Amino acid sequence: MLYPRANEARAVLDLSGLWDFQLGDENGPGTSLTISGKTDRISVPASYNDQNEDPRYRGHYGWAYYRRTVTVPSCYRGQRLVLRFDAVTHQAKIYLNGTLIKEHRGGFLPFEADVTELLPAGSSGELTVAVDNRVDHSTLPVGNEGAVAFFGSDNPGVPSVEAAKVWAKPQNMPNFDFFNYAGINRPVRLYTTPKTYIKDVVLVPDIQGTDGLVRYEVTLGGEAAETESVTVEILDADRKVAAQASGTTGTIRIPDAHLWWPWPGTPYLYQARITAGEDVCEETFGIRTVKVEGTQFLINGKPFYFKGFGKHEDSAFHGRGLDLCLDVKDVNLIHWLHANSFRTSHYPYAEEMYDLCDREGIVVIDESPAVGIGAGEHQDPYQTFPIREHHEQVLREMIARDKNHPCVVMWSMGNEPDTEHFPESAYAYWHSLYEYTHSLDPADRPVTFVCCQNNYEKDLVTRTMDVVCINRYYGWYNLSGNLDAACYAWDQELDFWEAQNKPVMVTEYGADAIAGIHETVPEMFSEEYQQEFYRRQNEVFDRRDFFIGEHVWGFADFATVQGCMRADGNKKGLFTRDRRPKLAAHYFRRRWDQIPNFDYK
Ligand code: E8X
Repeated sequence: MLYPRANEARAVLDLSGLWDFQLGDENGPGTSLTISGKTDRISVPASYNDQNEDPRYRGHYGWAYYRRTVTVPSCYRGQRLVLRFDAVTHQAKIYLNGTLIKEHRGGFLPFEADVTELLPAGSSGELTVAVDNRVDHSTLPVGNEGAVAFFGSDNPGVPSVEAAKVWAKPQNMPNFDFFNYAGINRPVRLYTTPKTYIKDVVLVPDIQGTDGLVRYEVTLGGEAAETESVTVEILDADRKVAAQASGTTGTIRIPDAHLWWPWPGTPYLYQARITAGEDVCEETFGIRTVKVEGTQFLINGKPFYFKGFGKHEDSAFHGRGLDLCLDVKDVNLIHWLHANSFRTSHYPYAEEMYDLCDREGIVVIDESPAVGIGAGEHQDPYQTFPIREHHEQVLREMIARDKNHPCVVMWSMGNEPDTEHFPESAYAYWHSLYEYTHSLDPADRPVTFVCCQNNYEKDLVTRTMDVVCINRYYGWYNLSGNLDAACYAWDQELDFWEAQNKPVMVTEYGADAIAGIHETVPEMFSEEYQQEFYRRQNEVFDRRDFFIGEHVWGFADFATVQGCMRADGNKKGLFTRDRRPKLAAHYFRRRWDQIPNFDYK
C-alpha cells in the first residue's frame, strides 16, 4: 500500500486535530452509529489514555468513539477520494453519516476506504470512528482472558471469587509488557488520485558489478487499469534521471550505482518516479542486498554486526501516538550512541519512522504485533488461540506496507511465543508461517522470530530460523544479581548455538535501572549494575564469531501494565522516558564507537 503523498497529481487533506470523543462499553456498534450525549475533546493522532484525568480513560475496556466533520474541497471534483487510516488500535469500525463503511482488525497497520461516491467533492459528512481496545486470545498482541476470576482464591485475604466480583470489573489483561495504549494513534487523511491510478509499486534492488538493478512491478487500479501505459524513471539524489523504462514490469539497470549503506556510510537513496496516464507517484528505494550465508548476515555482501536495541512507540501524553519530533530525536540519539539498528518491538511502527531510517542509514528489523502467544504449561496456544488467520493478515499487511524500504533487512514474525512447553506444536505453527512470510516478500529478506528465555534444547523451531534471535535475562530475571553465573550460563548456551551453524544475535538483554540510583558496589536497579551487566556479558559475545549482534532491551524507559515488578514503568532503558542518558548509555556510546558496522567478526 502506497503512503499518501501530495504531488502534481494527488492532493492530501490531513484530518489531524481536535475531534469529539466519548468512551463506550463492551457492546460495539452495528451497521449504523450516531453518538449522542456529552463528548470530550481529544487530540488526533494520539492514544486517548493519558489525555484526560478521568481514570476511566486509562483503565478503559471496550469501545470508544471519535467524531468530526469532513468537508471535501470542490476542487477535488473528478478525482477518486480515499480515506486512509494509518493505525487505529486495535479494532476499528468507520462510519460516514452514520453508516458503516469499513472495518479493520489490528492496531498497527494502515487501511483505506474509497469514499468517492459517499463523500463527493464539495460535500460535508460526519466521520465517526469506533475503536475497540480489547485484547484476548484472538488478538495480536494477545490478551489473557477471564479477568474477573483473576481476583480469586489464590489471593491471600480475598475470601472467594464470589466476594471478589463485588469490585472486580472486566479489564484488559495484556499478555505483553507495554501499556495497552489505544485510539487513533496515527494520522487520518483524505487523499485524491485520478480515476485511473497507481495502486502499488514493488521495487526489488540487486547489485551486478558496479551497476544497480531494480526489478519493478506497478499495479494500476480504476477505469483504465488494463490499458493505461506506465513509465518509470529512476531519479538520483540530485533528481537527475539515472535510468528509465516503460511497461508495468521489468528490470532497470542503473550504471555505476550508489549503494545504500548503513550510517556512518552513505545511505544513498533513489526515487522511482512512476507515471500512468494522469497519475504520478514517487517511491523511495536504495540499492542494497541482504543475505544470510553460513553464520554471517551480509549487507551488500559484507558481514554486518547489529548494534542497537528494541524500542517502543511510547511517550508522555501521546502514549503510542505518532510523535515526529520524538522520532527525529530518537534517530539522533541512535547516531549519538554509534548504534546502527533497532527492532520495531513489538509491532510495526509509523511509516514516517521507516522513511527517517532509510534516509539516516539505520537498519531495521521489522516486527509484527504477534507478542504474547503463550499460556503456560497447561494450555497449548497453537491449538487453542484463534490467531492463525489474523497472524497471516498482519504479516501480509506489514510486508505490503514496508517492502520497499531499504532500512528493513529482516522480518520478525513475532516476539517470545511459547516454544518450550509444546515444541512440536510450536514448530508446526512457526515453520509454516516462516515459509508463508518468505513467500510474501518480493525481495525475499531473511525471516525470523524472537525467542523467549527458555530451555533451548527443547525448542525445535528457533534453530530453523534464518537468524537465531534470542532474548535472555541471565543476571536479571534469572541468576538475579549474579554476573559471574550469568556469564557462565551464556557460555554454556553459546556452545549449544555454535553447533547449529547459524548466525545468532541477542535481541533483548537488560536490567532495570532507576535513573539516579547509584552505588559503589553494583546491585540491581542501580545505574552501575545496568552498566556492569552489559560490560560483562558483552565480553562473552565478543569471543564468539557466529554472534552477529547485540540489541539491548531497551532504548528508553516506557509505560507498561502496573504491577509489583514495575516501578512507574519498565526501567530497562539506556535513556529515561524523557531521553536522558543513564550510565549505560555512555558506556555503549564508547563501546559502539569502537565496533565497525562490517567485518567485526
Ligand atoms: C522485560 C521484557 C519485556 O519488556 C519485553 O517486551 C519482552 C521481556 C522479558 C521476558 N521481553 O520484561 O523487560 C523475560 C522472560 C524471562 C524468563
